[in-house]
Amino acid sequence: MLIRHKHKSDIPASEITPEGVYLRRREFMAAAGGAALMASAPSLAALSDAAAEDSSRPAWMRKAVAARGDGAPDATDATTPYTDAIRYNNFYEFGTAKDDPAANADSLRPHPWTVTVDGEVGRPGDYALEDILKPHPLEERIYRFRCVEAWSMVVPWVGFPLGDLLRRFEPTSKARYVRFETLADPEQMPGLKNPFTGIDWPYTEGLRLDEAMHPLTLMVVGMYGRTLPNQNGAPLRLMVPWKYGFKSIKSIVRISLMSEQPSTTWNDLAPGEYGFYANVNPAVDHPRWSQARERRLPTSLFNPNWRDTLMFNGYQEQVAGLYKGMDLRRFY
Ligand SMILES: Nc1nc2c(c(=O)[nH]1)N[C@H]1C(S)=C(S)[C@@H](COP(=O)(O)O)O[C@H]1N2
Ligand SMILES: [Mo]
Repeated sequence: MLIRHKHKSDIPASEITPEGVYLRRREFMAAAGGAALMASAPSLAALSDAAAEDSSRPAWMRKAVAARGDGAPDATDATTPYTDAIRYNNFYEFGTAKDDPAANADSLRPHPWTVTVDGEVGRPGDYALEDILKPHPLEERIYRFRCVEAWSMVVPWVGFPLGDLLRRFEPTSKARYVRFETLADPEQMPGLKNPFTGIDWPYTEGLRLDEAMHPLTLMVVGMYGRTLPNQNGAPLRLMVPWKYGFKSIKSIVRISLMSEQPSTTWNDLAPGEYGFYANVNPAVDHPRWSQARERRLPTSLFNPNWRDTLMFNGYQEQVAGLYKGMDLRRFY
């Protein structure tokens, strides 16, 4: 992962952060007054120029967004505009440039989709996406999202707690980690033919079981009140808001419960640069750049929009307990 902008600016973020086009939870609830008014809510009107067809906002998705969550914290920051979140991506299966996924991910076919569940579970099997999703009430969570490359966004995701899904598969007493795997189909993913990434496909990621069970950890099926665009990891991705973005693996086709720590793509590729834990930590720099600050999207040449990075990306109160007694410099 390369970083392109290294110079800093002292322009206060308050002067340069645009108004989120997406209304925040309380404003939204006040404006919408419930699910019935969703269609005329101002947030949707503001989004209508963003190339969305109605099929990306099916009734079940609108219902989920209107229902909202279980009290998990919203980010207090302005939401990143939808157009930035779908045009500035990391998804190396579709190319390594930030605009490659938006340009190339049309070839991904997210339906039908099957997720294989295996390893230390009582109920392994190949599950159709519909069966994965069926019992779970969806909710919207607005999370800060921090890439290890020192840029960040604030995104309203739609999903459900990963822990609720894992419990259905009945992890055995030996299960201590979860491993995730992305689809690796060169017919659908032109980036797999690029020999220069060094990545040993499929892209894989992993969490300790207690991290996976943490209520902030989401399985995501949508964003901005819509189904996931291909470039953002359709039809099913992970979102772990206190960890660097590379942990939040996209287009998941396999979930394995493991007794041992699984190997993971970026950790394999450059273990000195990308740890297994990858908790956002402004005090532990990447060997090639500082992690103390981040560029909040959207940015521009004149307005790089630097701000301080928060410990655990601002979720310290909720997650610090997971790492009690651990040396976070060693387990980065
Ligand atoms: N399969 C897969 N998942 C992936 C990646 C990838 O290249 N392949 N990139 C990761 C990185 S580095 C980041 S920052 C986020 C970006 O998510 P976004 O494009 O939805 O913002 O996806 C993560 N998940
Ligand atoms: Mo990233």
